[in-house]
Amino acid sequence: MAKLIIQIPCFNEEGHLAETLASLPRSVVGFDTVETLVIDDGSEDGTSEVARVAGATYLLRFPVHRGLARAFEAGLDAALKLGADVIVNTDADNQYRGEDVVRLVQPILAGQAEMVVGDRAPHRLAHFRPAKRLLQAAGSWVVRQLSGTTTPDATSGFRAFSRRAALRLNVFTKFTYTLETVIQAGKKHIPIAHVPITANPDRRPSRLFGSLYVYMKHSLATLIRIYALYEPLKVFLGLGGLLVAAGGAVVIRFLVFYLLGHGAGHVQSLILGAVLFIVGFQTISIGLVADLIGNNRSLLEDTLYRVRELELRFGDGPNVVRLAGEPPPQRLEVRRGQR
Ligand SMILES: Nc1nc2c(ncn2[C@@H]2O[C@H](COP(=O)(O)OP(=O)(O)O)[C@@H](O)[C@H]2O)c(=O)[nH]1
Ligand SMILES: [Mg+2]
Repeated sequence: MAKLIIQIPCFNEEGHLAETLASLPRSVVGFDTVETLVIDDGSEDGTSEVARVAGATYLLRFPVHRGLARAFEAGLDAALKLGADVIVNTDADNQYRGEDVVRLVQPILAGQAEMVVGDRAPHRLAHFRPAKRLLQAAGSWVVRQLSGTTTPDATSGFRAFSRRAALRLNVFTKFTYTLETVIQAGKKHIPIAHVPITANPDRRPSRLFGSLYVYMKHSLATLIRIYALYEPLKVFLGLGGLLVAAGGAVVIRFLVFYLLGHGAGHVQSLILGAVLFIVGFQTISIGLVADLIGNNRSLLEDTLYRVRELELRFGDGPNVVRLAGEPPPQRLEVRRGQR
């Protein structure tokens, strides 16, 4: 019994959710059941009602707004508890085509990947503003460098995750789960694939990409956080090394003057050099500490993975409302051979 759950994180999407749900496939080759899970992130409009009327299978509703990354994570968790073997994430604004779901899950069904990203070929998307194209290309580039993957469209929200990948991924940043999950997949050696897909023309202006300034600010902050999170040693060692080198150069300059007997007028150099040295060494120590904390995080993530597995076997069912079809089992039967 293979189950596919398509999750749709929504915030105030009453205008387009029905159209999105209608375009999703009712059956997909390789799966016995295809279900939909709408995550309503504390919308102030009729999103939940639309989900009910338009025939979503499950609704997970946050009483307050918590942001896309939290909605995405909660969706994965609920889908796992609902017994999904594969989870597809798509946008509520009908940006992605329901028919592409079949292609998206293909690499997972074929056992070639655990995570698949739908590639919109963003550099060719005419309806993306040039600034958006440029920023997304830059983001994707950084992500490729950091993750060691070849994902061309790292900001695409159209993705498929195997059960195993969904259990292993953790989202730490608030702003973008898209970049972070690709980096994690790379770092955790979760095999990742990408398939070309077609994006529908924009139905409405992007929410995530509101003003260019805000988007850049958030993206930059996120990339710095991601760098510091996943490559602390590289970041801080590099920065500290530069400071120490600069300090060294200044101090050597002082020593040269001093040895030539002109030391008196150059005490400022000595002070500057000492300050650079101190700040540089401190930065390096921060890197070492961050690296140690990172090791701890790996251990915690491994524990979390095992706890999740236990929770799936012995814990309570998901906190979702069933809108259509048979009620889900309160407790899932023990699933073998998943690890
Ligand atoms: N849960 C949640 N979903 C959001 C939020 N902001 C955007 N979304 C959803 O994320 C998806 C993509 O948003 P969109 O504005 O189309 O951004 P785009 O990727 O730049 O087109 C849509 O399904 C939105 O409903 C949010 O704050 N919370
Ligand atoms: Mg959109």
